[in-house]
Amino acid sequence: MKITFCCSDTKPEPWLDGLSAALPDAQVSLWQPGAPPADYAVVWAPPQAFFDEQPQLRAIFNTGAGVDALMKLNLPAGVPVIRLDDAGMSVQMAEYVCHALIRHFREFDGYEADMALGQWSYRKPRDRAEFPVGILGLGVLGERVARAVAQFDFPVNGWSRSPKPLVGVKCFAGTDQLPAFLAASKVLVCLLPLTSETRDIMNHQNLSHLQAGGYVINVARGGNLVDDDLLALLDSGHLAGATLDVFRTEPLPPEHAFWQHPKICLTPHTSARTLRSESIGQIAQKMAALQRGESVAGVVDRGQGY
Ligand code: NDP
Ligand code: OXD
Repeated sequence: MKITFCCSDTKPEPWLDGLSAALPDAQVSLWQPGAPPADYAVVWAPPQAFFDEQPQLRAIFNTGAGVDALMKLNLPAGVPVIRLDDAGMSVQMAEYVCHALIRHFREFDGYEADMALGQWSYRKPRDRAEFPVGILGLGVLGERVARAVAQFDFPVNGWSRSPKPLVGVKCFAGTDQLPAFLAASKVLVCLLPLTSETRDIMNHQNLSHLQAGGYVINVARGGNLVDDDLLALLDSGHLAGATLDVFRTEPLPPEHAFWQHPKICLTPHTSARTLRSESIGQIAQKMAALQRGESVAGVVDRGQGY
């Protein structure tokens, strides 16, 4: 079996070596224009030319959870696209979101500012019942985050496309229930895939439904958030702040207003990194299962875009 590798954002050698070690019978090579066709592709944001030259693929493995970059391309019909299914990302996402939530709730940013001024000053304890956390997307990552947040006794709401009965989480589903979900939440965490239905979902109208003093944590994709609408609601005081890990343009351009905004905390798309050895292990297991004619988890519904 032949595997071709084309990932725009990583050093290829460790991946090529790792895949060869996990699948000793496979021929693994780095894609270059004009390379011979392969049976399986391992990709992250490849160019269209990659697929134009791959007429015999049996499956496409994405080295991330989100497939929005792939869905923009003209992919070969009928070939399954398989995304990373956790592979060590959900625990990272849970720690990132809990950190951002608790930093805001416990006002650690304020204490850091006090420390810089040499001030020993207490803030009044806040009531966590007044900080209900709403999670947009209750998939592999969203569900893990919901469970982690619930451990700290915050009220937790969740929103998904299909109804999800999760213990300890008040679940809402579908567009009709979105306003009620938002009105029940003060802290909003986005863990939706970027699709035609979820693009711009965190816009002025929807963010205005959040409880006053709301807080936004975007760890999904920059395209889920309308930047100017967030800025307007921060400046009007309806929102108290935001932690943002993902942006419409990455790296975030130096002139972007988010960089200097006092109520925004930024990180460079690092909330849940692809872990190489976990990912190679998962991909290799699934390739072997496909070779045996078995079905695998994490197959993307290309009609829905995730
Ligand atoms: P999943 O596919 O497992 O979960 C997606 C969730 O979103 C599901 O609950 C799904 O609902 C829900 N959803 C999708 N479309 C809609 C809609 N139109 N209305 C309501 N709910 C919807 O994905 P993951 O949890 O694995 O990953 C989520 C996203 O996180 C990725 O797509 C990626 O963009 C982002 N990500 C970001 C990373 C980072 O470092 N910042 C790292 C990894 C991922 P249902 O359950 O009903 O299908
Ligand atoms: C992903 C990501 O989708 O890294 O996995 O953003």
